[in-house]
Amino acid sequence: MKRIQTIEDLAINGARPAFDQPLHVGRPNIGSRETFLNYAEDIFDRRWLSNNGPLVQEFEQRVADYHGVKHCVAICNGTVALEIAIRALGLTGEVIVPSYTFIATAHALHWQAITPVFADIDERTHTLDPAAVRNMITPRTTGIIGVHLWGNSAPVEELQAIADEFNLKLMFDAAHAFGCSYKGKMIGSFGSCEVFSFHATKFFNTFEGGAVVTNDDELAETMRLMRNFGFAGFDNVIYPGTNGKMIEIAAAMGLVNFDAIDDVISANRLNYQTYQKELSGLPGIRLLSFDEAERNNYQYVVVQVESDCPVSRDRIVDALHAENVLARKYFWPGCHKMKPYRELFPHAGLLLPITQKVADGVVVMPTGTAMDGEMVRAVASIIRILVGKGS
Ligand code: T4K
Repeated sequence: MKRIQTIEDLAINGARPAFDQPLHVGRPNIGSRETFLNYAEDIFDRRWLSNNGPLVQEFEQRVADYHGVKHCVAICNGTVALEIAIRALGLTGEVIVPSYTFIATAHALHWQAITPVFADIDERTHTLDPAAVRNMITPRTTGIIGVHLWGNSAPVEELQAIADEFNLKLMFDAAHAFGCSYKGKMIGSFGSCEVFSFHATKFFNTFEGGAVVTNDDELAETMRLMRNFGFAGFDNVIYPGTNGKMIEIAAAMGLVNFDAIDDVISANRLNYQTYQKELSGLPGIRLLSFDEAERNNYQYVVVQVESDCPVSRDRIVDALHAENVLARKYFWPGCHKMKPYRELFPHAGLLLPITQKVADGVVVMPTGTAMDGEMVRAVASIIRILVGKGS
């Protein structure tokens, strides 16, 4: 790792990169290898690899207990979990979602032949703005999907009030919010159901994986049926289901990672605080904050480059990439500007001013257990030099 002290030290000015190896956003957090390998041996000994195996059942119980919710239905990934939840809830027609989210939120609706209607967000939290949601309701609207982006809770009470008033279903994409709380209550039991992603890059991973959590017995039962082709016992299919099953080796990874949760949160929190300290006072550079009264996983360190920053967001990203720091412009340019939805709603941007502003300004920084304080300070120094404040 090379120290960056002056503008001449930057790789965009011809110097050697600060890091020899790329620093990634979303480097997987991995618990005890030894425990994982023991689980793998057990799986081989049992010869039970998939289809609601014992580790999947144990994993589901742990996820449900951890989030204080009655049911966890483990699924092969977060996107299929969203699709299953959307279908099990009987959503049709139009469903209101933020555009400022990972594309899977919109795709999961599109794949169920439902039109995602994009509503604007709150600049402070990057989650749905209830007033904007209200404006997008039409006679075809059947539901709302709030996204707890970056682990920040969506405005659950306001969205529930709107859903109740207009007789809409409400669910949450909680892909980023494993281990997070809202008003002291763990994410997982808001709305009709909530969906986690356990993708490799997430705070908590099962290689690939996801889950729907709910307190609704009937909904949980329907989703269990749906994820296994609609089988209700041998030779009896009662629903045109899909294959959304989680496999045993994925559940083993989840069980191992449960034991590492506290360590990962500590590492993430320390990195976040270091970024906060190192980037404080820079003109036009703002770190998205977390409510310290809540439980947070600090998985995403989100820098917002404002209009008074002397350097553009793209210039910062280019400079970081040149140093081998692969910071990301999540979730630029917004779902509404991606081809499938641009064609559907050519003028959506007119109703999404905050989404556009936020998407044009965000840089997500590398963090996680693969980073230490020294690395974070070196990354931050690149930004400080770029904006002309410091060494
Ligand atoms: N809803 C929301 C709000 C989501 O954010 C997501 C997923 C979903 C729903 C859907 O859940 P899943 O179906 O994925 O379970 C990544 C992830 O693929 C995606 O899961 C995640 N959101 C999204 C935020 O990030 P990309 O396109 O950025 O992935 P990629 O391949 O560029 O990887 C990101 C970085 O991580 C790279 O710098 C490389 C590094 N990486 C990646 C993997 C897979 C590693 O270091 N090791 C690895 O094993 O989407």
